[in-house]
Amino acid sequence: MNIKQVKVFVSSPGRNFVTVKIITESGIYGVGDATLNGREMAVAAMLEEHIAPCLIGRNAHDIEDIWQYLYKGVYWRRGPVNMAAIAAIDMALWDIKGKVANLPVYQLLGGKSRKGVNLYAHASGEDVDSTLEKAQELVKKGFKAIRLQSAIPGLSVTYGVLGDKKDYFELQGSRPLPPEETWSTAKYFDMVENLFAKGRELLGNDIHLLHDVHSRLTPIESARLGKLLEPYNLLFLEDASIAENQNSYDVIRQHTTTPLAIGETYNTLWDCKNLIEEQRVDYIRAAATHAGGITGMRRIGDFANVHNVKTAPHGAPDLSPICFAAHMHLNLHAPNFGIQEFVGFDNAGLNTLFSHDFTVENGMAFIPDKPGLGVDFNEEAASKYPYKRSYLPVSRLEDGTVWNW
Ligand code: GCO
Ligand code: MG
Repeated sequence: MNIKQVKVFVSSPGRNFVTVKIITESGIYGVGDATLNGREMAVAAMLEEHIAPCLIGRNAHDIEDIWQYLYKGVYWRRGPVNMAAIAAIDMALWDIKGKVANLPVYQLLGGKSRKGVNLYAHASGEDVDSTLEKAQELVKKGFKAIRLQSAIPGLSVTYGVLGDKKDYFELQGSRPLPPEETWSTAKYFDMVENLFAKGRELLGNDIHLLHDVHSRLTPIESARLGKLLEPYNLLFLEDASIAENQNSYDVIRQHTTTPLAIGETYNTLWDCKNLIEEQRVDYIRAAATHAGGITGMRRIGDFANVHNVKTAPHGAPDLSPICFAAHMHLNLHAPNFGIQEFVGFDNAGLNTLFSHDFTVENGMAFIPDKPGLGVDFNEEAASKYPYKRSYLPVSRLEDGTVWNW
């Protein structure tokens, strides 16, 4: 089962995706997601120039050895570019192993721990009322857990609440450069309590509510927010503060029982070892694409399980259906799976590139029992959507200071 070719694609059906295809001498191939939002070409170069040549002729079955070879063997460990490249290789190799064994990847991990995967959907709006209207529509569709985000009155743009008004590229104009947003903690606090007070009243107690702060608060401000939101019983508060200094989460913990989640930018267990070990968070939100693939995620998930921390993988639109499939297999298996973020795949262009058959019913996702990951990638369709440079926005305080993200 030797590796014959490693192909790398950067395509843009609405937003950029980096996709890897590993082809073996037998003709069986596997696919992986290496998308790193705003830094796509760096990962593509890492794969094409530095990684692919080392893989030709290796046995595709040696997933762990290849992972260690790419992680330990190169001297430069960790880092988002490196780990996204390793992740895609790892996913593609699990896909191949599943196809050879004629089993879905979750079976190779140890089988199912549950019948389906609980999801949380996004309700985002230009104001509190339109956010809550969207939340009600999601409840009607059967979702049992909803993330509420609303624009902040008095600030020009709020991240992640553009709704249907503009698409990602329109926002960046014809000469893409990072858009800039303004942040004010004071203005945010005025909005957020209102959002959850009204939201809980309108949606009742049977719907789980969640919220993402995108790391805009300091630890003591997060502590205040956690306390403020306690009456509304959140499933979790995500990315309240940056945790480069992992001890800083103690400040939040000391003050509030609101459950905490973090991890969508993490690359390895080392980024969250301390947070998990000290039980400073309740959910770890790493993604297969950014944390070393299925192999990397399994390590984080198992370590989290020992410390009563659940998994809640990242599921933003910049993660391709290949990453979502990897999460489905991990989530079906992991004894400590909590919830999966889900924004849906209703972009027609994207669905011509990636064929998948995820189904969603009553707020739960299911996959059919296909060998491997169960997702395919159409090279020809991808060639119709060439790469377009784009950036994530930069956040500044009202006085112009660059702020956290
Ligand atoms: C989420 C995220 C996303 C990210 C985006 C960055 O929870 O879904 O915070 O909105 O910001 O994936 O690339
Ligand atoms: Mg987030």
